[in-house]
Amino acid sequence: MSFEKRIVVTGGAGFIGSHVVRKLVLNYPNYQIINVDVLTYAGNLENLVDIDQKANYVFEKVDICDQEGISNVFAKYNVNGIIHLAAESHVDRSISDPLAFIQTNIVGTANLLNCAVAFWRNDFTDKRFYHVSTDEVYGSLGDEGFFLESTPYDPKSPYSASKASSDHLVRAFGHTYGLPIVISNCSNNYGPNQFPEKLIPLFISNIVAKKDLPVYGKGENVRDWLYVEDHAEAIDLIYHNGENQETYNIGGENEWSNINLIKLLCTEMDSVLNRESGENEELISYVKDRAGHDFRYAIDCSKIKHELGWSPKTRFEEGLIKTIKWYLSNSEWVENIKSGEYQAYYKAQYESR
Ligand code: NAD
Ligand code: TDX
Repeated sequence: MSFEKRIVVTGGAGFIGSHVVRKLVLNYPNYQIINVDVLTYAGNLENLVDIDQKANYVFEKVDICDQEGISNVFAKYNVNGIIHLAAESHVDRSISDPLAFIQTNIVGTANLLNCAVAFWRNDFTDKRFYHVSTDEVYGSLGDEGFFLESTPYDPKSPYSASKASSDHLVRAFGHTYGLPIVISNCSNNYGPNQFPEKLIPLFISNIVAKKDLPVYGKGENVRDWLYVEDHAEAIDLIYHNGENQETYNIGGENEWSNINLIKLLCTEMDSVLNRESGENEELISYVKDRAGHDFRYAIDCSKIKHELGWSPKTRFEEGLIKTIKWYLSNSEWVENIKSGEYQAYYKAQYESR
C-alpha cells in the first residue's frame, strides 16, 4: 500500500504523543504513522492498544539520539514529515538528573534535525519538521501578564533550558538550511495516560490510596491547564495549516493556583468515591518547595485562535471528571506503571521533603 504522507511521531508511546498518534491514525487512513520511541520509564505501548493493529500504524523502538537508527527509519519509510514530541519531560527529574535532559532534549533534537536535512537533501517540497515544545521556555510570570510568541526566552529549570535549546536548534536549522520547521509552545496538559509523577495523576492516585498529597511550598504557584485531546487537535491543525518557520502558543485559558486545583480535585473525588465531604482535603500536606519553582505560567493563544481557528474546547471541570474516571477505571494501567523504578523515584522525591 502506498501512503500519501509518511509521518514519524517521536515519543508516540508517551502521554501527549499517544493521543497525537491515535488522532492521526484514525483521522488519516491514507497516512502512515510511524511511532518512534525508545520506551523510557514514561513510554508505554499499552497507551495505544486500541489502534496498534491498524494498517497505517507502525512502531519502531529507536532512540532519537541514535544517528544510524534514525537515518534507517527515514530510509525505510521514505519519511516526509516529523512531529517531534520525544523528550524527558518532568521538571523534578531534571533537577535530580539534568544530563539526561541535555542528552535527549538537545542532542536528540539536533540528531533528528541533522538526519532530516541529510535525508531530504535540500529538497524540502512537501516536507515538514514540527517541534512540540513548552511554555516553560519563556520563564516565570508574576501575578500579571501572558506569554506571547514574541516573549523573550528565559528558561529557569534544566528541563526548560533544554527545551529552549532545542527550540533554538530547530529555528537555526530552519534559518540555515531552509528546513520547513514549525514550533508550538503549550501550557500544562492533563488527561488520560499521563504518567503518575505529574501533579494531577499523582494526586488522583494518592487520593485513591488515601496517601498524603505533597503540595510544594504554599501551593500558590499558578499553571494554565489544557485537556490533552485539545492539544492533540491543535497539533494536527498546526501540522497541516501552520506556516513554515512560525511559532504558535497553545493554552487552555484556564489558570489555577495549585492549591485551588487540588481542593477542587479533592471535592470531585469525595463525591466520585462516596467519601464524606472534606475527607480528601485532610490528605493535603505542605512540603519543601521545588528548587527554583516557577511562580506562574499563562499563555496568550490569540495567534492560533485568529490564524488557524483553534480554541480550547474542554471545560476544566468536565475534563477533570473525565480524567478522574479514566484513572479509576484503568487501575491496572496505573499498577503496571508503579514498577520498582517508580517506587525508587517516589521514595527519593518525597521521603526527605
Ligand atoms: P512523556 O514524558 O509522557 O513522554 C515522552 C515520550 O518520549 C515517552 O514515550 C518516552 O519513552 C519518549 N522518549 C524519551 N526519550 C526518548 C529518546 N531518547 N528517544 C525516543 N523516545 C524517547 O511526555 P509528554 O508529557 O507526553 O510530553 C511530550 C512532549 O510535549 C515533550 O516534548 C514535552 O516537552 C512537551 N510538552 C508537554 C507538556 C505537558 O504538560 N506534559 C506541555 C507542553 C509541552
Ligand atoms: O508532587 C507535586 N506537588 C506539587 O505541588 C508535584 C508533582 C507538583 N507540584 C506542583 C509543581 C507545579 O507548580 O504542581 C505544579 C504542576 O507540576 P507538574 O505536574 O510537575 O508540571 P510542571 O512542572 O508545571 O510542568 C508541566 O507543564 C509543562 C510538564 O511536566 C512539562 O512537561 C510541561 O512542559
